[in-house]
Amino acid sequence: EFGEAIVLKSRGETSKTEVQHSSIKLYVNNMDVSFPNQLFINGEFVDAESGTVLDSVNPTDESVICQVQRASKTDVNKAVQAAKVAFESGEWSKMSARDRGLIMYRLADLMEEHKEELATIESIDSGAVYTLALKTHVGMSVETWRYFAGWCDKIHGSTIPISHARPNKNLTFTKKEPIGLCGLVTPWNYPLMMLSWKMAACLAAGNTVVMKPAQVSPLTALKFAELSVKAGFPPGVINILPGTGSEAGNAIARHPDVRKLGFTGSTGVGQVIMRTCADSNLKKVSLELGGKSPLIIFDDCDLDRAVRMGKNGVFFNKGENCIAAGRLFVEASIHDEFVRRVVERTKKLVVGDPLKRDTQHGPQNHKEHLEKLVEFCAIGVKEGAKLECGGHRVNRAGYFFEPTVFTNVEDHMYIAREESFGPIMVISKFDTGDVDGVIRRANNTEFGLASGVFTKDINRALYVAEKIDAGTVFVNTYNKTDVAAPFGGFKQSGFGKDLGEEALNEYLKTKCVTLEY
Ligand code: TAP
Repeated sequence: EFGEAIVLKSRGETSKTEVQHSSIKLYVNNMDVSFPNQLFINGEFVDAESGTVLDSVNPTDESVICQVQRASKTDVNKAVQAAKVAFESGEWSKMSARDRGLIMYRLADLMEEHKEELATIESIDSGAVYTLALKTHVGMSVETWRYFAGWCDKIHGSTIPISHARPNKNLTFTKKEPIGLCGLVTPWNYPLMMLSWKMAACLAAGNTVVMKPAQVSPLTALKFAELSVKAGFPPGVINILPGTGSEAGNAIARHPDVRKLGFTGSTGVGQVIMRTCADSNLKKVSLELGGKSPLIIFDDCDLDRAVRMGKNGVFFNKGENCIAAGRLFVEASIHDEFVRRVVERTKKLVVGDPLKRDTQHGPQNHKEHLEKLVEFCAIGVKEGAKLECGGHRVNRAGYFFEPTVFTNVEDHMYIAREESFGPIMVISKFDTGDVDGVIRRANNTEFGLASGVFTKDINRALYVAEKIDAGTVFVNTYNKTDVAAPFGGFKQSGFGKDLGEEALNEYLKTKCVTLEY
């Protein structure tokens, strides 16, 4: 296929060129969709050196959608070389920051023009419910690109009064510079959004990038690559390499020319990555890792709202949500009523084909994940937690798992401590009035990603917000993330922020210049 691409000249002036790539064409969700299935290196779609491929599986019916080229270390080396040249001497390195922003705005516009297509691809590849994919997976990605496009020409240092070397004077100023060539490795739960959260900040700061999407859900990243060419990114600025973590991901983390690695994924792999980054060339690293976020519900809350938001806090994106409310603590005085209402609502969730407009709950992302959820629930039952509903695979084709609620969960239990990353609500009771006790229990975890509290008492809400050891605290709401607000965890949920102004710092270095005159 020949696609049209824009070549950026200067100050937004463009000319058109053509890029060639093989692409997969489907008619699905009442529309034509197409996307490349090759590696994207130096502005071109190419086959992997090894000629090996990965199957992309549709979790709704377990069919193979297509095969995608699988990057090896050799391909990573090629992409790194391209990104290095683009950073050091390419058009990107010479362009003004404002022009960089223009390309990013154009990319956001193209993503918006293709939002139905992107959401459809996300839906068949990851099982995301189409309506949610439109609003969140794709919608928030578009917003992220626009938000960071706006930052490009607002990144600046400061002037600092230092002691003069009398009789002369001194002037010290700082410059915020891009780090250089950055690697990004992302998970499968929000494939396009995780790419966007990291890459938009990285490119706004002026870096170039080599990125590896999760092997099980790489398709929107490849469609994104196609759109990036049309938007006018010069060759080598963006390189996208589907492949496995142990091969392509590891090669990026280990590469001596990569100066920064942005990672989102599990805590276990985060530890491996940090070690690899240290051993190779001490590259800078930011880690957005797992969570087991506590949600505390006090008896003076708006109960209807707490039930609704508690349910969404757990089941949003079929639980494949890093900030999912991993554990609910409900005050004893309202515990039974809360459970009754939340179980009733959970049972009403419409499970089915994610492309159908009335579906609320789609299939889990891939088979191994589904199997882990089955096991997670089996452990919960064995340990003596009470299974109120769900707990099993749905009896149909596809990786569907029943929305599940456990009660009587005690602190020592596996399901109270470990992240499920699936549609499993874990409810524990706390003694009426025991604010410090419940905070202690909520903090008794090595994770510290997010948290929530429902209460009408502003003093108590602020007290909990202060004492909770997590990077995000929601009060009388949940899952309310925004591109302008920093997002990231404490403790073993990692460090470094995505989104907001703070995310830029992850991809910048500060140079200090001192003059004497
Ligand atoms: P992981 O298994 O950690 O995988 C994440 C990415 O790392 C994948 O692309 C994976 O490749 C790659 N990878 C695996 N081993 C690697 C290695 N040795 N070197 C370099 N890369 C490697 O996580 P997942 O299962 O995809 O995602 C679920 C986890 O992500 C959950 O714990 C969830 O909480 C967390 N998460 C956190 C956040 C934030 S913002 N904190 C957001 C979303 C998800 P493969 O494709 O081969 O697996």
